[in-house]
Amino acid sequence: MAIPFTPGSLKGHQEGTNDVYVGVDNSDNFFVGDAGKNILGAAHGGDDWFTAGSASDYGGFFSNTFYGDAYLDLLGNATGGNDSFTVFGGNNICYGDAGGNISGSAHGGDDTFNVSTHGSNTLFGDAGGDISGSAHGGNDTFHLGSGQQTVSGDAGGNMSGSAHGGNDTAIAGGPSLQTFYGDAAGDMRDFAVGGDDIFVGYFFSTAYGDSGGEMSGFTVGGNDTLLMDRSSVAYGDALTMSGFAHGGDDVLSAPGGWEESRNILIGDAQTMSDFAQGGNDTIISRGGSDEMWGDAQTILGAAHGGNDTFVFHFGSWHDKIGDFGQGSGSVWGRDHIDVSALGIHDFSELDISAYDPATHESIITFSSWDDVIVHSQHELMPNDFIFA
Ligand SMILES: [Ca+2]
Ligand SMILES: [Ca+2]
Ligand SMILES: [Ca+2]
Ligand SMILES: [Ca+2]
Repeated sequence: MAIPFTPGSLKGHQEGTNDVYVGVDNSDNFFVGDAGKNILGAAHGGDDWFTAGSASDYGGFFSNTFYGDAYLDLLGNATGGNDSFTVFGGNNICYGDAGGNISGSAHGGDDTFNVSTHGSNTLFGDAGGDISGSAHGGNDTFHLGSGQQTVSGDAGGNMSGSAHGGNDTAIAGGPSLQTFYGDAAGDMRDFAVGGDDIFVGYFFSTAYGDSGGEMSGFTVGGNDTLLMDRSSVAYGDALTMSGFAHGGDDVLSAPGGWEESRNILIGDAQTMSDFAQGGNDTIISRGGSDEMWGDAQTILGAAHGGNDTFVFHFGSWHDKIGDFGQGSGSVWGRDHIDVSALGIHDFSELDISAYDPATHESIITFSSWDDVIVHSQHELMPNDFIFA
């Protein structure tokens, strides 16, 4: 049974209709796609189109607040629709599926967000709150303009139970201050699993492949790709990892930038503790002077890093690897430095300074402006490298 919009809840086998909502120019607009309360039972949200009114003030005194499906929660076996949001100007908040939580076996829809504004935008791929139970986030796409954007691929809060994040993609289109959470802006707990997300950033961005907070319990990070631009920070999985959390196999790089633009690229988390296990990450140096960590800046307890690969090209400037693992039970795993793109065929072609046992550092010089300081357990050996 098709319901255009209900101020109450959609329930049973009710289905929301596919509606078009267009905001009034230079006004605050507030639209809810399907249900003023919850969507529950086996009900479905419709596939709705939301377009903001334009704001002639350009900086944004006006705000648009859009809820793709439910103002509150998605529960039971509810499904969110595949909604589309287009906003320009002003300050905007868009919830792909639910303003509140998604629980039970509910599924978020696959939503699309198009943002072109110099205002500030807060975008939630699925839920403004938490995702729990065996609920799934949808596979969402974010086309971001310039301005200040905060994007949560799935949950604005936490993910717990055996919740799954969707595979989300966010691409920045202009100078910006972006914060991207691939799955949960908050914590991931219990058996929550992160999706495989892609973020392509611009200046001054911060990205977390899975959780902006702590991954604990038996959580598993997705295999994320984080391509930063310059003066950015990227964490392949979370800010911190504890319990038996397992990091995903992520790819991190900062293709833009020059010598003075500094990036921090961390394969798993700032801090790993307890029995946390890092993933096998690939950290690629491009423009900018990068501080590269395969696992974590701090490893405590029985936590272990993964087997990571650090990749270098010409034009990679002055970089540093903070945690180069050389196997034999190292907490940093068995890592490699890939110099194949530099056309280096064997160890004798490498210009490596004497290893300083006090600082645990040596410097590899690739050209007069490309070098990397490597912090390792012992001196670098031929089997630490991947050659052309
Ligand atoms: Ca999602
Ligand atoms: Ca992820
Ligand atoms: Ca990782
Ligand atoms: Ca490692």
